Amino acid sequence: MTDLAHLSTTLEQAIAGAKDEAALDTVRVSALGKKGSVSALLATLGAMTPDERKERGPAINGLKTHIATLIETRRTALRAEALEQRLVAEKLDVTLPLRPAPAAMGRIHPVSQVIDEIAAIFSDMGFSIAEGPDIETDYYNFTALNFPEGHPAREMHDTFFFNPGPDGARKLLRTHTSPVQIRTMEKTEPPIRVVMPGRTYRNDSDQTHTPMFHQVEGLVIDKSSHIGQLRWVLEEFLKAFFEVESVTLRFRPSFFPFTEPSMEVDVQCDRSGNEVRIGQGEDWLEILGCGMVHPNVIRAGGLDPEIYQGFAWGMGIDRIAMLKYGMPDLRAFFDADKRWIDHYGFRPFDLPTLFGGLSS
Ligand code: 2NM
Repeated sequence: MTDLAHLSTTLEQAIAGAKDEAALDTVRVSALGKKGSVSALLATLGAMTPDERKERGPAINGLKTHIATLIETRRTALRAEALEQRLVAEKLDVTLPLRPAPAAMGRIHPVSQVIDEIAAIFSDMGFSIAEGPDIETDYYNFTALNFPEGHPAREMHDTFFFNPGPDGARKLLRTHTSPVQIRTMEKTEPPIRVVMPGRTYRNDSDQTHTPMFHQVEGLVIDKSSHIGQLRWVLEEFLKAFFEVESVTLRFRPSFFPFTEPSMEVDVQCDRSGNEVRIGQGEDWLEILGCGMVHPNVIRAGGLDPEIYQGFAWGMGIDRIAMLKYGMPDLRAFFDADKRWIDHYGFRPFDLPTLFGGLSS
């Protein structure tokens, strides 16, 4: 029986020494597998005499059961050990403060925020929002808007032209969002009430001008639209935008090819402190241009100026954003400086609404 005792001791040591389940499994196969040492002993039973078998059978089977039990016990212990190690290694301090989610760290650019504010205000007044292409044809940017060929106003716009195409026509970067108004008239049956915010381009760069800037224009076309309504719309917009009780406007005669009459609008303000305050004070600030849409423009939009008339206005988004949020330098808008956007930017979920407060 010493051979069984010896094998048992060897296997017991191997089982105790198995460092993990894989090592333990190797021991199991070496003992109880098809070609294992214990299995080999069991196979010898067949060739024994009944008496031999009577004696050796229970001994070998006892060894098999003993080893199998040891292995299972060791396996349970190894699993518990491995779990304990994982629990220690993967320990998590749930009391640590959370890192802010990306959506909470990002900031919305003031221009985007102001466009959303403008959209909220005009939507509430029954306007829809329209957009058009940044790359325009000479027709939509100038001709349809009543800029005669060779008219000096075309030069005044400091237009960025592309190289001529195969047909010789030069496309351009739109110098105002007015082309969208023509596109809207072409496909909309009046009454029309629409505002179009967007990027515009002029070859001009200094303290107060960037080659790309943002404009919002508005258009109302109906059978009897008039300047009184224009004034109301502008007053309501400016009160809502600057979040003040009242505004006083001053209309000065001006010239634009696409409107007749044309006016520039000043808003009363106070410049005595560090910043400009809208809705009070003794100063005037030029804020937008407007007028009654020229009959030629209505005709270019595919409408009959004998039936329809309307008014339009346009203003710089960057400028009113600077005014409202006290940002002193226009050029910083387009520097992509993270410190600037962290300071002046808006939280992604602070969507401007009229009921929740535009800027609160
Ligand atoms: C301005 C000032 C005055 C204007 C006019 C039109 C159109 F297409 F309807 F004729 N769109 N925008 C307009 C009028 C724009 O910006 C200072």
